[in-house]
Amino acid sequence: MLGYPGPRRSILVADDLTDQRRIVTSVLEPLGFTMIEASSGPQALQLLATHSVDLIVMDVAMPSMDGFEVSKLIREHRLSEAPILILSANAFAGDLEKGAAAGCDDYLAKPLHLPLLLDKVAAKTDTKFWDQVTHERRKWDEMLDKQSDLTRSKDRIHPQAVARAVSGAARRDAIFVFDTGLNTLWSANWIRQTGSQRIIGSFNNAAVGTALGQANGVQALDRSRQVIVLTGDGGFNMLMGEFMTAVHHKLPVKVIIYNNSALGLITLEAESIGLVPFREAIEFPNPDFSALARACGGHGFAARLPGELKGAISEAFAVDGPAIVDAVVVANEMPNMPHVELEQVGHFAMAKIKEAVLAVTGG
Ligand SMILES: Cc1ncc(C[n+]2csc(CCOP(=O)(O)OP(=O)(O)O)c2C)c(N)n1
Ligand SMILES: [Mg+2]
Repeated sequence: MLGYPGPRRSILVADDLTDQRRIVTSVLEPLGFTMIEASSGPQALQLLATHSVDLIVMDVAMPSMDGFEVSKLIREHRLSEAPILILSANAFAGDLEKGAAAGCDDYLAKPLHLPLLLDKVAAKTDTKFWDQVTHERRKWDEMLDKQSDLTRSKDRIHPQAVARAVSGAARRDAIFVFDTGLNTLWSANWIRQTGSQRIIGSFNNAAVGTALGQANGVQALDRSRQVIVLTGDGGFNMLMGEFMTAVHHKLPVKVIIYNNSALGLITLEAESIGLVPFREAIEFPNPDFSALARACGGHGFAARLPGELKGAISEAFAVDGPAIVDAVVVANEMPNMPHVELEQVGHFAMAKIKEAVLAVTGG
């Protein structure tokens, strides 16, 4: 390694031995790195609170706090996400695992072999992959923001906006319970989960109608925690009696229904194998879910226009006790597919052609 392209990078070296720090600094500084030195664990923590660095080189044996403890605190308090390269004079077996458990990324034994140090530093400060992933992620997020923009349509609510609005209004430690269907995709892509929130659902079995029952169970275990169900109308209808359980046992679950008057995913499933969806079975009329909620002894709110969505959600979250938000959403919204095979595109096209022919022939 003779240097590196791009903006200057900073490296923090934490070691109680001045000579050891100097060796690392004297090798890396001439290569263009900005070196920051800490002579103890606490000093390293202090410096990271005010300096952003790209790599941390951390000695293990230091008097007041060892390198593993310092690393653990760095990760726990999110002081830095920079890779941590552990340096240890006692290369005990198990140190690698101990380092990984403390949030460290790599390990180098002392006495320092400088070419090895340079290899590690070069690998850990090469941000090409990170930059590319960050760029892709930004593009993905921009697409999601556009799709969930409440002003996208004047008089219709897109399901992505429902998930985003719930995400924005949920408590920082809320538990989301997802049902199965297209609604799983809206909830999963557009909810921005914090580290202290939880998402549960029937993800392996993919059983429709299970979310409210699960949510009741979760809420019964912890009545103080906000429990939010996100379900399709088909799934809610299958086991709507669970709402009576919530009322009966005073479980303050909040139920958000994506009301598209259809088993939405089934339409896509049929089209993805070239079949015309059997709409008589897939589409259905719904009860007025907010009136149903009140008839059961709970609270009900409805959102049919974009301007009504956030208000309905925040009112439902604010009331004491179980509540339903009936969010009437655009029925023919396409989810984002991570990979679409050419064959699948052909099947969709075939199904659409068949549907068009049937519409004309009335068959
Ligand atoms: C118990 C059960 N029945 C049927 C299915 C098949 N299935 C998967 S998704 C789905 C549609 C669910 O409709 P809805 O709850 O309205 O959600 P949407 O797709 O419209 O968002 C069905 C019937 C299933 N997975 N589990
Ligand atoms: Mg539905």
